[in-house]
Amino acid sequence: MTTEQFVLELEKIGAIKFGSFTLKSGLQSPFYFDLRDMISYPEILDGVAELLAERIKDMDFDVLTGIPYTALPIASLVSAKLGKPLIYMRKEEKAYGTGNNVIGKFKKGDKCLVIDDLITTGASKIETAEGYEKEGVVVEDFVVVIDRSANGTEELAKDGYKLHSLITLDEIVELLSSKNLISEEKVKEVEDFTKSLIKPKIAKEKYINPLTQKLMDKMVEKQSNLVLSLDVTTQTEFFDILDKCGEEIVMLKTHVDILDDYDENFVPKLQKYAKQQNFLIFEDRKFADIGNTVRHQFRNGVYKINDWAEYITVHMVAGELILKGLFEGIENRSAFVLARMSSKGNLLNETYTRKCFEAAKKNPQWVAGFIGHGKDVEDIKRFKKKFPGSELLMMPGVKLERGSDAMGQQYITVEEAVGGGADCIIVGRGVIKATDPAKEAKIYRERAWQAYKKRIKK
Ligand code: S5P
Repeated sequence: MTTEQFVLELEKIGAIKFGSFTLKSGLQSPFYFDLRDMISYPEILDGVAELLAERIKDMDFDVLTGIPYTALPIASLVSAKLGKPLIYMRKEEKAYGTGNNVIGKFKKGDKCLVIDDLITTGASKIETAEGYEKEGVVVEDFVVVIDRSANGTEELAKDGYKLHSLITLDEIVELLSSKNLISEEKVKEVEDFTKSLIKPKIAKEKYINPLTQKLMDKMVEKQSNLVLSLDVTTQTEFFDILDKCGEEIVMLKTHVDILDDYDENFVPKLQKYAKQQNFLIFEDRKFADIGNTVRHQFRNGVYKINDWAEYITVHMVAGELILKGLFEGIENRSAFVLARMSSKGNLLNETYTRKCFEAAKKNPQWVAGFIGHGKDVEDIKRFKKKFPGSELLMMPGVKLERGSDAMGQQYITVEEAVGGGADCIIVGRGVIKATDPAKEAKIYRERAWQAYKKRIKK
């Protein structure tokens, strides 16, 4: 089967249609491609597998994959034709950190060629590549059956990937129009439509959140990127540890609601310490409800967190308007959005993380940074590379040695965290449970600051 015959077959079975279609995004498109039903036509499926095999046979790869569902049966045929092993990624991605997302045999460092049916913007391809990279599989090339994108090649190239395609939208239009299968007007409509999809290039975000700046300034002033998580349950313990460690830290993280003896003296006393020992205050409340509820949780109630914590943590699970609920109408308050968590089996996956970035990009005035974690330096680097602006990466789950606790907490080392991209490390039990918290806080501070200086020098 030639490429031309293949396209004509697709047109015959209704896999490519020209008309007027409403896309998921609400946009009206003059064409519609859907290759899912190709599996019901074995000769067409075999034909396309043959064409793809021919196209990729001289490329350098160890394993190949197809993105489920549509491209997986295609890829398995190509795999058989070329004698190259197949792997694939679960569609229902396992939660971050649990591993075993790839089915099939591969070695760390194997190069995987990724086959897909279509490319529209390239975003999902990049997500796929990152999924594989997290499992130790290297992705460099994508081969799609139809490139229907306006600038997919450029989009993938930005992240270092190469796009190959069997056939492009323009070629399909040209072919069908030469056979009088579509009208001149349609050809023009398609052209206009694809042009309209190319977004104007926006200059990299210059905006820097004032509280991001404030924390960065404080880090430099204090020569520390250590955030102490003072998770104790009595005020005596709290201020006792603070006495010993306050000088070492850039910021104090509280869970005010775990204090058994919270009273009206707590906040004024904390503020006095913050002033004397020169640290910032961050309440790790992890707001997660609807806008109206979080607004009250932040501003009212017993703790009136807004009165004393400049930084808070926010889950994006309820949608980005939570930020409006929290911060609208008030100033000098900002969130660290939980984009990844350190706990084993947590449900924050790549898509969720990306949504957190999108929300932050839209609301830069309210997001100072992200809470995140990673399994190693490379993983953290990949994560941080995607930050939309100049947000800081705050990393909990950090100790002097790797390890875990009995309730799912996972620790990486100070050097891994900061080397990968953490701007601040958040340390709780590593310091507060030490026999000598003052000495331990010094050690964490020195190691984290050394690692930070080393990283930013590069
Ligand atoms: O993913 C996360 C996010 C946070 S904010 N994992 C975390 O551990 N945290 C918080 O960091 C957690 O609530 C705790 O207060 C601190 C880590 O404490 P440690 O004793 O395990 O160092």
